[in-house]
Amino acid sequence: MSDFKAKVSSLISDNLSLITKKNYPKKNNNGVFQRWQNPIVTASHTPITWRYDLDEASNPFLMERQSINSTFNAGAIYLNGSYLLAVRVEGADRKSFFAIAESKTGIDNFKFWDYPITIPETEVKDTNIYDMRLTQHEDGYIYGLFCTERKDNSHPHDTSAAIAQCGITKTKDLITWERLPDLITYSGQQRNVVLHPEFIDGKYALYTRPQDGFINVGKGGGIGFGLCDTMNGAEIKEEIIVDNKVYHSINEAKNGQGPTPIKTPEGWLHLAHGVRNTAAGLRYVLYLFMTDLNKPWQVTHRPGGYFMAPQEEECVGDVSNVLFSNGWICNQRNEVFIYYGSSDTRMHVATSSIEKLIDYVKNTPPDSLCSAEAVNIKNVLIRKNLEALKVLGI
Ligand code: M1P
Repeated sequence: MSDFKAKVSSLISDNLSLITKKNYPKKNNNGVFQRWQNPIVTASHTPITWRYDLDEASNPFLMERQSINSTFNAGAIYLNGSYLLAVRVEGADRKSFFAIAESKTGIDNFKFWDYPITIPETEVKDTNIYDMRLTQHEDGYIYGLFCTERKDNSHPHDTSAAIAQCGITKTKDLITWERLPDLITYSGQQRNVVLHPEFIDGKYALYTRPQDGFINVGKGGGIGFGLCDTMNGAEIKEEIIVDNKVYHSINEAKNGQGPTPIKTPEGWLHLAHGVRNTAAGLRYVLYLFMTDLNKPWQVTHRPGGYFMAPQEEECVGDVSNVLFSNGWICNQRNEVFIYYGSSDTRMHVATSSIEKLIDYVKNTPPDSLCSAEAVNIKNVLIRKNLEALKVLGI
């Protein structure tokens, strides 16, 4: 075998052994969800064919000239017996695109399809696209809503001035995608827009995140909600706030709806991210809340604090101290697979069940919003537990 051929074979077999590595639950779990040991999709999981020119004539040194930087913030859907992630893949050039990674187990063996997704463009070209939310809508289409970022030409000399808006695509098979006009709202910018899976009063319903600036939400913010007549030229004339940002809470700086909410007998389960500022920069955590089955814009349960926060290797990456989720799957056994990106670098999974998540949202005390009340709540728990220990004879 030629040296070149041996090197290519070894790249392919290393990639294959990473992709086929079995995943195991982490030792400790908190009763609410189970983290799994290995990240499920990393830059090294991407196919060799995306990164190397495998032609010895044009790449005699087998250089990796088109590196992948990171794979994170994936949308998710369960289709034809497969767990499918629409992964945000970011190249070394900082450009993101979407690619489908498929697994039969939902917790390991995620393999990318041969080609990334080709998203058609509107008349105004996208500079960068990211964070797709997949929604199987009752109209029969799968919608992919994502953030489209473009240069803010009103500040021509500011090279970081950008505008975020919501791009809309629809598909039946995740292979061929039709691009629809970007969402129109009357807020300055939009990110984290998610389509609700059912019609409300015959209209499409969307969760939004109005924001004044590209990074800071400014006077805007909160998880918004609005209705529109069509997705082909979607326009939300009025946004109401479903879940506001709150002083001295996990979402003091900003928040955003995560994946499409899951319908349960007790209400719609929502996963979201909350952001606070610290001396070390922004900290992103995940939290849950529940909304009314018939009025998904009305919160019925809002457990206090975070549901998941970055830990161990999740804390470090391109943008450290970030957990972000825009994809989860509830399978036919009511098992829930929570797909989350850590520190804008890699994808992980945590598993739970509808039963446990409903219990969590209904029975976790709300944020007391001050230290004295936090102690009162703790004291009630401690008194109850001291009695419980006596009953248990421990
Ligand atoms: O870098 C953290 C996250 O920042 C943005 O989210 P948000 O608009 O809610 O602050 C997004 O760029 C997201 O992709 C990223 O993970």
